[in-house]
Amino acid sequence: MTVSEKHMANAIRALAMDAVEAANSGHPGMPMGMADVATVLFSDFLKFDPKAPKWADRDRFVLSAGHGSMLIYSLLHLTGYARPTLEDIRNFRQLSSPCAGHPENFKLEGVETTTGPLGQGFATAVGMAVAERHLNALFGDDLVDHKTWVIAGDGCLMEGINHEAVGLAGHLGLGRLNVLWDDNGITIDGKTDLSTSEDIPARYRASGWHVVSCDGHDFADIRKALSEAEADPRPSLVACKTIIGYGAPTKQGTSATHGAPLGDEEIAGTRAALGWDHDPFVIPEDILASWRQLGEKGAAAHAEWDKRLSGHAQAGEFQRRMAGELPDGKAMQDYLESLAKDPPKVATRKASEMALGAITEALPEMLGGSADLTGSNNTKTSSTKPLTKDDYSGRYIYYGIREFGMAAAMNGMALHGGIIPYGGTFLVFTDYCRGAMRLSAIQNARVVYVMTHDSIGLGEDGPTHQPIEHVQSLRLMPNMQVFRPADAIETAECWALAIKRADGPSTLALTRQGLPPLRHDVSVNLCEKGGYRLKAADAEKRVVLIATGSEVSLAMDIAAKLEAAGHGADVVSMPCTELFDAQSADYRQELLGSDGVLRVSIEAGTTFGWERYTGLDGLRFGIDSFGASAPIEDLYAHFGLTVDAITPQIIKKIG
Ligand SMILES: Cc1ncc(C[n+]2csc(CCOP(=O)(O)OP(=O)(O)O)c2C)c(N)n1
Ligand SMILES: [Mg+2]
Repeated sequence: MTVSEKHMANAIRALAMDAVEAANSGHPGMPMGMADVATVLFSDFLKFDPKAPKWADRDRFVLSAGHGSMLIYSLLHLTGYARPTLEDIRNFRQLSSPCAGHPENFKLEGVETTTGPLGQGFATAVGMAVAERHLNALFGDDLVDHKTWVIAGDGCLMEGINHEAVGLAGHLGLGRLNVLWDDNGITIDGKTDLSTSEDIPARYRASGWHVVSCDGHDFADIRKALSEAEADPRPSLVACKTIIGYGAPTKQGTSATHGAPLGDEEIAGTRAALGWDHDPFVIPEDILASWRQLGEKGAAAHAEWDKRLSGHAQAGEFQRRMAGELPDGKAMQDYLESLAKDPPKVATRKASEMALGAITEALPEMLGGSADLTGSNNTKTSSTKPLTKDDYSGRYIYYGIREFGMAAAMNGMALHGGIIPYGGTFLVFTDYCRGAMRLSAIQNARVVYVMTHDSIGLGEDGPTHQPIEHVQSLRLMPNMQVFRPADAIETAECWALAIKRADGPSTLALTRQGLPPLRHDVSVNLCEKGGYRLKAADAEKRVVLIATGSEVSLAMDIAAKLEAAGHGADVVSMPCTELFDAQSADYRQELLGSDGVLRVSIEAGTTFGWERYTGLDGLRFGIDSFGASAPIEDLYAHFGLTVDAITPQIIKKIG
């Protein structure tokens, strides 16, 4: 190659500083510091084909330090991906451009995962590395044989989730996961010694990782370290000693380059220091040609893979799974019909386990787990043997007490493709998972959160364990579908909807306590509309009771009492408000009743937001304080969620 690697790396530096300058915002320091490392990674290590960004056996590259987005945009452009174009890069951070402030997986095909919340890209990559090993165990080296590469900053390593991700990756022996740490000793506030004195390599080694370091501006040394990382059977941390903002004459090595434009004068000085005398956004032909040549290298490996796939006995199944298509079959309907014959009185967490029994048997792509609450979340089935370091073909992960790490890893599996991940913990600990749940939603990732112990109904464990605001707050999250089923049949229907949903996450809020069966007919999935009439008024309709989950049976009992007093009452079961909101105005209006009919909501959680359905004139029954530690019956009585407490208030209101 006639063009030196230094010049190739400088093309990244120039694009980064010029794009940030044009946008008048962004982060030049990280891409300028890691340009040399990235050049080596993309030259000699990363397996990729810019003409086929979604090629199933590509290496996965995760820019966990998402603020350094100009690094990945530069690399994608330079190596020949269709997008971003140079024009896209000129419009960095503008509405018209896919080059958003932080990399978004839904805006550019070459971006494997949305990053920006520090630490999560890393933890997501752990899930991708699990997915690779799992699919390799099922489909063999011919179809699945790739690595996961991560660029992470000091911040990604400092975040709490890093501990979870590193622990999980070490335990599962994910040797194909290689993390390149931008060891620049700088964060926003200044030098890292302001806030940390941790021996990071020691921590990683103690967790079963291989650690190697290199001078991140010495190409030979970087190459040596990456080779070592690649060869080592353990997950690897490569500490790349770099200078943030490398090349900026007065600002390099300081936090001044982290997240602000360098300014005209500094940019001119950088051009001089780097020997880069080209105008902004101009990449000399020979340098671009060298990058493009490098981008073409993966085509041969891709072509060989295509050949192997075309003759492969499992080709159809592999492609189905990677496309996220569900197999044909009526396992769920058979299961529903068996339920309808003799509907059981069970907790919905138990009903979920029963549904999962049928689902995991029919869908080999389901890969479950729990954050150390397997017996409580009821997430394990006879089809899901453990996935371990010694047997990656397993379909159940013992995540340990790592809720956030579990959620992020599930995102990684879903984004990798070929897997539909589900995982459980107590609903109250969605607070711990929340950052990753939000990224599931942003990224349209099919992840199913199995969240049990969904209210004061869990009883004696008390207020720290009793969700109050959780169900409602998850409903607030765009693109998160929250299901709170009322009995075993609704639970099965909600599971079916969660799995069918290819473009986003679902949360199932499930009870600890047993619930009576309410449904008997399974000919139509009534949960599909989000809310439906479970019982129609006998007497003239005066009231519509709207309830979810465990409170639907309470609503049925209240309705019976109202009817006995001559007041007609509908009961609406509302397992999923998001789906209900998507129905036609006519449907919603017809279901919730018109003027003169009192609307009443009942949910054992915050009443906040239920005015949306009841109107300000309606009644809302719930809990607007923290719960308490007591047996379940005492709690429902204490919080006024009983037939005797609620019925008189309704009768008084309708006069
Ligand atoms: C969870 C989270 N907290 C805070 C931030 C804001 N933030 C962005 S970059 C950064 C500093 C990161 O330091 P480092 O990873 O060392 O990046 P460098 O300055 O070296 O580029 C912070 C605090 C964030 N993006 N995510
Ligand atoms: Mg740093």
